[in-house]
Amino acid sequence: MANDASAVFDTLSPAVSRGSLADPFTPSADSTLWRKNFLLGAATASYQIEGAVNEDGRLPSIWDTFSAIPGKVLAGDTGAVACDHYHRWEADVEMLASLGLEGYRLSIAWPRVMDAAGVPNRKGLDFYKRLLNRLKEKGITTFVTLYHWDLPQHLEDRGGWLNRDTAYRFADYADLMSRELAGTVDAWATLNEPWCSAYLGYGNGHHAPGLANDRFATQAMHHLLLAHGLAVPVLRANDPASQKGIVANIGRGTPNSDSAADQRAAHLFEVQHNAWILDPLLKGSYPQDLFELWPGTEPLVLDGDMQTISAPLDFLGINYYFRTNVASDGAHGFRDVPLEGVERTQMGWEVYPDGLRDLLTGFKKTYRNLPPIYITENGMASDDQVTDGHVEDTQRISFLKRHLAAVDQAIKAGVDIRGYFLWSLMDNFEWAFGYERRFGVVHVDYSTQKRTIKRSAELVEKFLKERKAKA
Ligand code: IFM
Repeated sequence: MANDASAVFDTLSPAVSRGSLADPFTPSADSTLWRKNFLLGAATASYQIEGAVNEDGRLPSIWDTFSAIPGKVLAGDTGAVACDHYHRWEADVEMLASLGLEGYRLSIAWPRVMDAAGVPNRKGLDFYKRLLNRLKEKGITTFVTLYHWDLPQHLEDRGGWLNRDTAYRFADYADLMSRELAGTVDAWATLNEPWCSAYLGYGNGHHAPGLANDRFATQAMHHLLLAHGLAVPVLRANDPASQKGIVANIGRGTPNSDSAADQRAAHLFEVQHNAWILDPLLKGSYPQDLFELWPGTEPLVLDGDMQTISAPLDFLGINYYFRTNVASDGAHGFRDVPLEGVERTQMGWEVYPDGLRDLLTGFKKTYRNLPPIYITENGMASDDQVTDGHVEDTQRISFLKRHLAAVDQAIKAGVDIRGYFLWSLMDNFEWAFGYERRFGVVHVDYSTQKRTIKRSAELVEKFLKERKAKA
């Protein structure tokens, strides 16, 4: 039954026939999102959906290790089974295609495709070849992320991202993948959200590998960015026809008052969340304000590193979720001041679409060489329930509509935005929050692995059909 696409279609047919309900999603008639070359897709990541962690020669990753430690992940959840996508990928691709989604952003599990000596694992590679070939057969544009947080544990055992050598191992991995998969990938992203890998992984320990030291965070970030910079020319040489980029999560910080101290706090928040990554990539230097926030944490940077890191990009992936209201902490930093009475998601994150527009238009001013942008993740978690075979995810529908409107506004303000990926195609392993937080536009019943199309996905499908009909 694992690859039986009919199980998916059982859930699709009622969805399609319910198109007569009022439509709270479709963009306004003057929205630039009606342009048929604006790519609309969905995203996932290997550890969050694949499962099969011990199969076909996959090696342990830092998330296998971390999630096995009691107390690190809510309810003791792990990615051992997740959405069982490793076995159900064919039905999942059918589902993606049947929703009319034009793009799919996935990631490769590094521990699945090569061993500690760098020897390719054919079985792991074949999985991604089959998957990407099928997506191409379906006419789906493929965005492939090389690193979405599942570092091989054997590399962590040698220092992980604190060890400069990991950046060179990453370039070897990028070399293998781009030689093996050239022709099936439309766009390569080296890293997903280096802020999370560096800060949550090495700065506060909320994510694998669970270390907590600001100095570690800045050094890990430098090695992550170096890994990116070393990989880009390798990808260019092996797969010249594809686009090469990186994905950054960005955060909006707004001041709690008009005071100079709070304004400065909001600035520092955005330095820490955005400029820490974007300045090295787009300006070739770290923002000095970062080291006002974290004195004495300057990373060790070797000659030529910043040039390697700031090599031109074909695209920049942007992931956006919420804003944070901040005040001065009375010293050289900021503290969160959660606003009362604002709309929030199941994660507790504030719904603030204007933040996406404002950050994008701000980046256009700050970075003269800003590459074309794809919104590579945007979405929200809600406690979705299946009732009579349907999921009415009303808040998500409104969330998506408002964020797509913010994207439209940024485009109209002159930002070159080429596409948008929903996070996520389906509910999945939400890292330290396990399976409780549901981000999918498709519901997953983890006890049966049944997929149920949520109302939001039906409406995206309806819009895409209308757009196609108009083209
Ligand atoms: O689930 C994550 C994803 O892996 C990276 N970006 C944020 C999402 C929601 O937290």
